[in-house]
Amino acid sequence: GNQELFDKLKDAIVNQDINGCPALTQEALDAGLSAFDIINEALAPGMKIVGDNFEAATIYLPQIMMSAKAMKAAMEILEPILAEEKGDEEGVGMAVTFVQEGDIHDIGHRLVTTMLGANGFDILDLGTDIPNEDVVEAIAKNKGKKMILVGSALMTTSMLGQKDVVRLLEEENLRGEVKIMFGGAPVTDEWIAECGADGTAENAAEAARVALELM
Ligand code: HCB
Repeated sequence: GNQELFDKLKDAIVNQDINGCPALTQEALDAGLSAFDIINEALAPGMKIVGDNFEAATIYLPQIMMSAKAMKAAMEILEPILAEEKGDEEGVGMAVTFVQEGDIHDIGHRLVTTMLGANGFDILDLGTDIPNEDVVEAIAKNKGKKMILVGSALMTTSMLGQKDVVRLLEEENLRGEVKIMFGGAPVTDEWIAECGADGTAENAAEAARVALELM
């Protein structure tokens, strides 16, 4: 059944199965499962287990990198499908997505970006390791558009930059131009309040929901 396929795919991520992961993803699609469910029920929970295993020191960096590669291989199949599904909801707005300077963790960022696109947002993906000045410039360039800034940080160090980007936007009189959602494993509600951002989310599906609410 479906759960069995999801579990196999989750295991493929956890067991660093770089070839099996895209193959199982295709199998799940062929079985009629949606790209959305494949991400939320299998791939993302698989990466969560990988993160927990790393924290428990049962695996090390090379294994994480292989799991990340397996994840990427699956996402290369799913991203075009999600991009195609987009477009039925018009005028949702623009989502400017990025990962803070000093931070190259891109798995969660890509998931969130993909999910926002699938929910009708026009995407401007700035990428990873992005200086705050570049973020502010992107917002300034798109001034007047309905916009949400969607930032990720996976490290307690890079997360500090989120507060600075809000302050920079205030200094440039751009804060009122844009809603702001920050996320990533270390981000808490308290941190969002301290930054003066508008919201956060635990996962990519919730991120799309929160972003739609904020617009
Ligand atoms: Co990396 N790493 N890492 N890492 N890494 C972390 C993040 C640690 C927490 C692991 C640890 O030590 N406990 C740690 C950071 C510690 C800290 O806080 N200071 C850490 C470190 C230290 C490092 C290095 C310095 C190497 C090292 O350990 N010595 C190095 C730093 C590189 C750099 O950025 N400069 C490094 C490298 C790597 C890789 C390359 C091996 C690999 C990244 C591969 C890649 O992204 N292409 C990696 C990974 C995979 C992790 C862990 C294991 C998993 C991260 C991940 O992909 N999670 C992570 C451990 C952990 O997080 N518990 C570990 C899965 C995704 C799906 O979850 O949280 O990113 P997510 O995103 C979610 C969610 O947060 C939300 O939705 C997403 C989808 O569900 N969300 C948003 C995300 N963004 C949002 C934005 C919004 O507005 C709203 C919601």
